[in-house]
Amino acid sequence: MPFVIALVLLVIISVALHFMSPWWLVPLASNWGTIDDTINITFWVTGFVFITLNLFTAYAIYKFRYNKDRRAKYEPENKKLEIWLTVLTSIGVAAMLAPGLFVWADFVNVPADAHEVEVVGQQWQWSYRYPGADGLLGAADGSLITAKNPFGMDADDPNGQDDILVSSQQMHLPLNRPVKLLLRSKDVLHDYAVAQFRVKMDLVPGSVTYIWLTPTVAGTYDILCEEFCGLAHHVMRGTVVVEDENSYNQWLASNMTYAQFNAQAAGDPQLGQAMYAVCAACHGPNGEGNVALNAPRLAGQEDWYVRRQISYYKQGIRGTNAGDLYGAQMAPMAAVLASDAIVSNVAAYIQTLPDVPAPVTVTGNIDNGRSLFEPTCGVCHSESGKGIWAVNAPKLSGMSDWYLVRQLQYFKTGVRGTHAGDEFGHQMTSMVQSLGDDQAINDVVAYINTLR
Ligand code: HEC
Ligand code: HEC
Ligand SMILES: [Cu+2]
Repeated sequence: MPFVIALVLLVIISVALHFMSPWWLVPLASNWGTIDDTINITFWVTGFVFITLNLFTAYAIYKFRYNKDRRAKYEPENKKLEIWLTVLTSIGVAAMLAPGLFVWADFVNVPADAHEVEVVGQQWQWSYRYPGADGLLGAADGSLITAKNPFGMDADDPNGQDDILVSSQQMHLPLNRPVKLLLRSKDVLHDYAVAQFRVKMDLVPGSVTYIWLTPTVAGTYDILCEEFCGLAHHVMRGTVVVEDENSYNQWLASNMTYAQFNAQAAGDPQLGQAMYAVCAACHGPNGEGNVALNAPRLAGQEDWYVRRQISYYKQGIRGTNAGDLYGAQMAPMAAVLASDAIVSNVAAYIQTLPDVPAPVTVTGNIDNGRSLFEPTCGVCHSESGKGIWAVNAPKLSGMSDWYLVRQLQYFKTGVRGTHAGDEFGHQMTSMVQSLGDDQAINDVVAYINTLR
């Protein structure tokens, strides 16, 4: 009897939880209502089977419970019943699978009027490429990717010159126009998924996969990577803005084409030297850093990272948090560098400064520091701490150790990395959680000090 009650309760509670669950599908924002239909059909079929089978079992246990006056009849076969069960099961399975085939036929047949947009995945961020006025994307290849050609564009393909390169995590799509998303990965398997669109697809290194959809509701939706792609998989998040054609075109025009990207003059260290005089007051004439003024060592740092930080300070992404006393001193200095060209010049000059490791000022338990560094930090900043451009992680080894300690505390307390525009700092706020307390921070920096 208790078993019968348990079974009946199981059915009632499961069905109740199903309807009470807050984790239901998010509102649909694309043409793929048919995916919802197939999910619902599967729910109804499996729900029906779940309820009837369990209640039937409960009934049978109750009805045929032990009775010393009753004997079980041995009946190994019942043709009629077997035919019925086979037919009903087949109908049930067909009802679940057949609609999916129709949806799949739609899924693989891209409408002829769909426009193309490329989505590029990498550890751990998204970027996007839109065809220019010619409507054609130029050739690109993973083997051509360098710091100066992050999309791996084929410079000889005329179709690529007007391609629009978007190296932020946010993409835009026009409302009510079918779009074919071409999916490309730079490194490992990723998966492009927007819950509101209902369709998703893996990005496979070495090939181009695709999905198509028509966005039907304006709004901003999260893009999630739904393929476990390494240590920081969970921070691989972008957004897609669905908007009317006018706003979309305005946004498109605000981005740089491949030709414009290439025309950006490489920084000129000689011009940069004159500008650097301002910086020298705090960071030192050789960019060696000055602990008394709280200004870290710059010499030896990667130039893409230096440019990014200056641009963060200029945009208020860094240096504006109420707790960021030292960033607040730096921010007005970044503002002195009026244009991107000037920033590039200064960064180029910093590259020419002698690469002499900063003095050691932080001590700690080096063994503990190593065990903290190697499995986590080393994945992005490299085992030797020299930084890895491909995952956007700067050089740590030989840099001002007291400054590293402070930045780790900043990431930990949200002083740095929490601004909505801080796509890369955001990764660190998550990673630094592996450092339990201030002692762990000192230990890991003490270990970094040994990597010079
Ligand atoms: C008034 C002193 C001061 C001047 C002048 C100054 N800085 Fe800074 N800078 C700082 C301080 C302090 C920090 C550290 C902020 C922190 O601890 O968060 C910093 C940080 C930086 C960083 C970030 C380094 C990193 O590893 O993330 C860069 C890049 C930088 N400065 C470049 C420059 C350049 C280029 C100039 C010249 C245009 C300049 N600074 C002028 C005080 C200054
Ligand atoms: C998932 C990759 C990743 C991991 C793992 C990671 N970092 Fe970072 N780290 C970054 C990125 C990206 C930045 C640059 C942030 C920016 O551009 O603002 C960064 C920045 C930093 C900075 C600031 C450097 C400066 O010059 O201002 C420090 C310090 C740092 N990381 C230390 C660590 C330590 C210690 C660990 C291990 C506990 C670690 N990181 C783990 C990606 C990572
Ligand atoms: Cu991913």
